Amino acid sequence: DVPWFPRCEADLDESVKDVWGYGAELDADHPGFTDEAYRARREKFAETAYSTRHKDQMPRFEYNEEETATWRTIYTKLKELHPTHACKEFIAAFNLLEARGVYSPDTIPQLAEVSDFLQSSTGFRLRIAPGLISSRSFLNALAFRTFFCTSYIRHSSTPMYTPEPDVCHELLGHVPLFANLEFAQFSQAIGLASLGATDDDIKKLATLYWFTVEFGVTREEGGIRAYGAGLLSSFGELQYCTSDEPEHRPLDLEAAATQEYPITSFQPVYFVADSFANMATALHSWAMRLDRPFAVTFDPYTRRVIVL
Ligand code: H2B
Ligand code: FE
Repeated sequence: DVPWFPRCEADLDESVKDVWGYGAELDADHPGFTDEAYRARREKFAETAYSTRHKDQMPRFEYNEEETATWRTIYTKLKELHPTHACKEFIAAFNLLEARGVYSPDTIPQLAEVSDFLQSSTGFRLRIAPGLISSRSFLNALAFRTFFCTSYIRHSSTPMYTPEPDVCHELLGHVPLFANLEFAQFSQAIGLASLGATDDDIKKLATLYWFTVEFGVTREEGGIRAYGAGLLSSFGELQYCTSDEPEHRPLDLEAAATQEYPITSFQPVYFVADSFANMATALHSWAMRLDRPFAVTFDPYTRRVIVL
């Protein structure tokens, strides 16, 4: 009884519906809970995500002044920390995004343009997510070098805080590194390992994703530097993760896949990676030990998954 999994990109139309939460049902403790206009905006963004299929062109989003101001605040504050806190691969990709005119503090980038940029760098693409997608569906998409990306922005009352992924977390945290070949390879390898995986193995892969893609750090000459999107999109945790306060352990995939973690506070433990190239290689051998009666490979010509 292998769980269903997508074999081609059009199958990801199913994954979009596999959400844990979105706009209309904001929790009582969400900063936008009592703001009717914000809830209506979120509803609209969610509808666009649901109605856009693989075969469709990526729609353009119109952001209002309030939303653009929130983007500008976050962009400017986070960028200040890049030289001292972000890894060199992230900075290089971020600079390229700015040089190509895709990123600027003055406008929220169109996901269509960001997706085109990634496609020409590593073959990664964006698909619009209505909100938090289930771990299985979210990881499955990475097998196709596809990243489920939210397009709405957090509530303007709390520019430096969001309880869920939003366009700032995605674009200022995740996107730049998907333009890095080794990082793209590592991310896709997690995705391929998740296709048809048991629930236990999905939990391990999601935990590994947490300690690498979301909260990973690396060591450079100047000290600890962040590459995880959860760190790069958080002004507070980005400073904390590179300080002496938390524990820094060398990255071991099995240890990182089984480590417990808090989701509402800063991490007490970070795993330090040596290089993205080594991570991708190590992941391939580690994933072989997962409990799956078949192997999969991605055919880049048809962008389909082949089951062996
Ligand atoms: N969904 C969306 N839309 N963005 C994410 O960053 C995300 C997700 N992360 N679903 C996933 C879950 C991650 O926390 C792991 C794989 O569970
Ligand atoms: Fe994320």
